[in-house]
Amino acid sequence: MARHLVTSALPYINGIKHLGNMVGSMLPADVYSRYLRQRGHDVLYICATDEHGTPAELAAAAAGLPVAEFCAQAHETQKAIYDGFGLSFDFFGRSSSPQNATLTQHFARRLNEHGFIEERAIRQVYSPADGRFLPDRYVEGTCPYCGYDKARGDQCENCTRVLDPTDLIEPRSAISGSTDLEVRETKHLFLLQSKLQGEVEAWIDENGKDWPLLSTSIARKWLTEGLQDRAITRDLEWGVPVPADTWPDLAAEGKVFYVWFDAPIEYIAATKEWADAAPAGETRDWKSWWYEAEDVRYTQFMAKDNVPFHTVMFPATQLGVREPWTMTDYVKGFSWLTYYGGKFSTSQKRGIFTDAALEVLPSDYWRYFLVANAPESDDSSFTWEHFAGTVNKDLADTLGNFVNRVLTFSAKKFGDTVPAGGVPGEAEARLGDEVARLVAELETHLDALEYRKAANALRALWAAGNAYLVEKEPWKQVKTDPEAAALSLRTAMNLIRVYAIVSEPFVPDTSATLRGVFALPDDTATWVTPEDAIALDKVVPGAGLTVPPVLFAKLTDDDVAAFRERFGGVESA
Ligand code: B3M
Ligand code: ZN
Repeated sequence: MARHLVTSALPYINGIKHLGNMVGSMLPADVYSRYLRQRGHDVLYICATDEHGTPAELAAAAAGLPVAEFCAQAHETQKAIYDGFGLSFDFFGRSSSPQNATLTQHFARRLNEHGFIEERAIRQVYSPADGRFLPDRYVEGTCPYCGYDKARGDQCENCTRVLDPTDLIEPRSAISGSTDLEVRETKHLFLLQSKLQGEVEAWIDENGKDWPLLSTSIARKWLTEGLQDRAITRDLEWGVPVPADTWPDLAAEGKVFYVWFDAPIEYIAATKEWADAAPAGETRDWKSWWYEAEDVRYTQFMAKDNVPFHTVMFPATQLGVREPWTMTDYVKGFSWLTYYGGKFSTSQKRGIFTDAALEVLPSDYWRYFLVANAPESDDSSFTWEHFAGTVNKDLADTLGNFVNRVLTFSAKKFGDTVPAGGVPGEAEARLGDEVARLVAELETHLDALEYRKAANALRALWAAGNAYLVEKEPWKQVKTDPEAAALSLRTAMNLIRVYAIVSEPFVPDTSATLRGVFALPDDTATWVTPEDAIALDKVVPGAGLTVPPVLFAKLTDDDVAAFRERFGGVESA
């Protein structure tokens, strides 16, 4: 048994996430956490909403709410959706927590003590009309490169060039629209990442050896370009305040830390939130996961745009504090899920958002499809046609139909207990070997975080049941040799038990239904051992049996047409 710390990138608070966000971080982390727990490991799966920064302020303003209130509501909204998806977080925290403020300030002080933070005066846009300095994103104007007239001060959305607010032609305040802007001098904290370049490189050389190429190639690209010193403070109302004991001037000006400085620290802080939320009588030792935690294996999940922050910037911070905080052992990055080859877009109402997904179908349909088509090395495209085809073939036909056929037929012929009789023969031995081989394959792929391959192995396991039924034809056997039919059905029921167990990381609700078919004690059902798989004898004659309702409904052409209509965007792809 090992200790596994698992985190998925913290979903930003400003809006409901789409299926691309789900498959690129939280869902694979959940599949892995569930699997590790079933294998008997000690797992802590932590996530949180990422609540600071300008997008939060802007979203709150758009909603007409004070930012703290907006974030509190949006956190609950997201949490309910993730519950709906069956995400088994040990804790889902908030980066605006007091725990995070304390830890973020601690990290900043330590970095400062070790000479990695410097106060620098910079020239920044000030808006007298708004009475404040404007963060880069709050300055809008015309892009000097492409002429786009709604370019933001940090980046032009149209040509993607990174900008400085002073580059913009005819700049204006995004808050008030005022064009009366001045450039004034103000102080900010800079993290001297350039001083940590060598250490980060050495750390990647050592730790990144077995990471997927997607993660290491992004890290290397950043390191090759050279780590720049970065401003880690902002002029915002909402954020972790710069501590007055260390930087009185900046604190007096109300500076807060940059959202990407405090967000990764929230992985640690959320673990403290988890500990602080322990029910009476239970002790939770957050520090044993994060500090001098040599026995902990830490795996992170995220989409590729977040990889630089997790492989380079946050490691630089962790190395710079000169304290033994747990650093990531493995970074699983994902490419993009597209919608008919195009981007998911909130403004154009294209694609599927997580709340709407759960309105139209139960979460297992989504979980299975997304994991089986995870954008691991390349982007993958969502289409309703592909989705319906996968649901109908894999879930409804291969798994659902098998379960239903076996159980209804057995109930009809043999009543509501597992039928007795028959002696396992060559077909059962072959099946047992096949199941053992496929379970081992599934384990290999899940251990290696290869989701598409893992889903293939699971699908092959489901298909093995159908092949066995076709071979044995219990509906014919029953007419001439009821004992032989009983054996076939009982063996098929043992397969259902195996499916209940090994399908759980993918389709937990369905697994719960399948576990409910047999009155089995929970402890026989954590994971499938090779002996179990080969023998296929845990479901014993005479055991009680309940036939569940149809597991998965087939999606019709009309359903697909209605989904395309509702979710739109197909024509622009
Ligand atoms: N909130 C990702 C995003 O919303 C960002 C992740 C933070 S992980 C520490 O794109
Ligand atoms: Zn531009």
